[in-house]
Amino acid sequence: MVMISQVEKKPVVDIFPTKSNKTNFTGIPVIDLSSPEDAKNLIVNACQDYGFFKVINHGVSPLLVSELENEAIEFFNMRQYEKDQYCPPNPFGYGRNKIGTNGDVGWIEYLLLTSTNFPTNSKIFSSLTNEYVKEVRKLGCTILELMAEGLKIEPKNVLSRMLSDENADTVFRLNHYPPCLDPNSNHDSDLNNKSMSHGRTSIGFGEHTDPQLISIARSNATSGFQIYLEDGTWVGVPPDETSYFINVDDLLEVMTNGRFRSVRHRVVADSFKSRVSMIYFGGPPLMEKISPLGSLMEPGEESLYNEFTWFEYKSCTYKTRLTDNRLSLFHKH
Ligand code: GA4
Repeated sequence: MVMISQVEKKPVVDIFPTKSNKTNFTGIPVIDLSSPEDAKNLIVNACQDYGFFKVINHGVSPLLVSELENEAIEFFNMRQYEKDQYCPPNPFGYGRNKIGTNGDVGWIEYLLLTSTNFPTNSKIFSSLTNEYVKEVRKLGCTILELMAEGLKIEPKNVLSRMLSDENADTVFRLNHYPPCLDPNSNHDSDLNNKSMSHGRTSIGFGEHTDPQLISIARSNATSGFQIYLEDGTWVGVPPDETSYFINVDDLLEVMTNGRFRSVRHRVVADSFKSRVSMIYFGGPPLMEKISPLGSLMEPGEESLYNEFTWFEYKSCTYKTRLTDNRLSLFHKH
């Protein structure tokens, strides 16, 4: 297997200051899916406290994961002109350094795929992507069912049906964060220490929340993923190749009328090691109407949001900058 390991010496992104005051965060909830009775309550607590958790015993085949990761590495190892032949990401396809279409940049190259443009005619990502997305969607449905059970709302598939629907709006993302030497650093490979000692870090993917319902991420063993806690600090999430990391996204925050937090997160680039991640973004069908679930509302509780369709929210999302608070545009007051 060809490894992506070369250190690129000319970062093209700005070096942004960071305010991170905790090194690797050990408090991330770990949910064992082999114990569903415990899992359902732990998931609800994690979604309320962090909007983020890690799952183990998830049932996704490690072989499938490593095969897809190898294909991704092979793709990103191709020469630049070869990769550039894949359509530019407007918004889907191969992209490098630019994120979205409104001026956001990052130390990253990526493939963005939707169910309609998985490159099945190419040797690369042949049927693997589809197989992988199918498995991870199943995992997403299991998690959303446990969530509904933990929230004590009926029917059990009230959330998961939006992912299993044949018109579910799925996005799949393969990211490669090449190593990025920060000219201001002492080449300390621990990014959290680096940002603490220098107050500067190279941003791979700037801070944002994900607009969909749920995101399911897996990465290689390179650190860099950080989440924003309620107390205003950024914390590094220790990588774990064998587990999945789950984000609560904007739509779940709306549907729970703010009980669950859509987690703000970002990726900082490592000085020496490549980071490769694969993320499934689970969105509902475009015409799905989104509003707080009646069955969750306490008597007299007011809805914080006006009803909107996923299409409306998504269209608005693509007009915003990465860091914008898109949810606030749909707040009632
Ligand atoms: C964040 C979550 C997903 O990666 C994504 C991103 C999308 C893109 O990369 O094209 C967006 C971003 C994401 C939210 C705001 C807009 C759109 C980049 C951007 C600046 C694929 C998605 O669905 O929304």
